Amino acid sequence: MSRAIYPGSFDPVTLGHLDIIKRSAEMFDELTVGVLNNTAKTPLFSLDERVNMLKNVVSDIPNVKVVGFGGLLVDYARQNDIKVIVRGLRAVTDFEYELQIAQSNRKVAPDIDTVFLTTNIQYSYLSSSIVKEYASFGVDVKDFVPEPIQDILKERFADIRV
Ligand code: COD
Repeated sequence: MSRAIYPGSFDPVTLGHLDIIKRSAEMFDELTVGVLNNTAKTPLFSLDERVNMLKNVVSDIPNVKVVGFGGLLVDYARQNDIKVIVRGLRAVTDFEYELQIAQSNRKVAPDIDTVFLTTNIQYSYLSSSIVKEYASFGVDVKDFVPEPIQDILKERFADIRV
């Protein structure tokens, strides 16, 4: 069975992430979306919230599962017999960062490889940070995030403004 992991912060999941999930789910028997329990960053959404948002938007894709993880990505992959890491590339700036991570991961785990999917052109500008910035100013983010996430963002920023 071919298994891959698509790791990220997903704070929150965007249409760009979802596009990568759908496309990679067609390439592997099983795709794990791994949500990092960041200890360094302070995310807008807790780990449980990010995992639940993702579970909601991938519920119709049978070979995708969503997990939270901490520690090293390659350790999680090894423990779960996953040999491929999927990452998305939007621009040259992503490439420099992604290349460094892929090469260092391969140094510490030569049995695990990284594959890159280029962004769907319609989402090439999209990031979780941009979504949060616009949502914080009350802008409609329907072109940026899956439908259920729109209301969750609205509620979160309404709570913060109170
Ligand atoms: N179109 C296509 N791809 C996209 C888009 C888009 N619009 N938006 C984002 N992506 C891609 C990103 O390029 C990335 O590949 C992926 O989606 C996830 O993005 P983010 O921003 O949610 O996730 P990151 O980059 O914060 O994730 C970082 C990791 C969690 C993978 C990394 O920190 C990690 O592996 N941490 C675990 C500790 C570890 O193993 N460290 C050693 C290596 S740094």
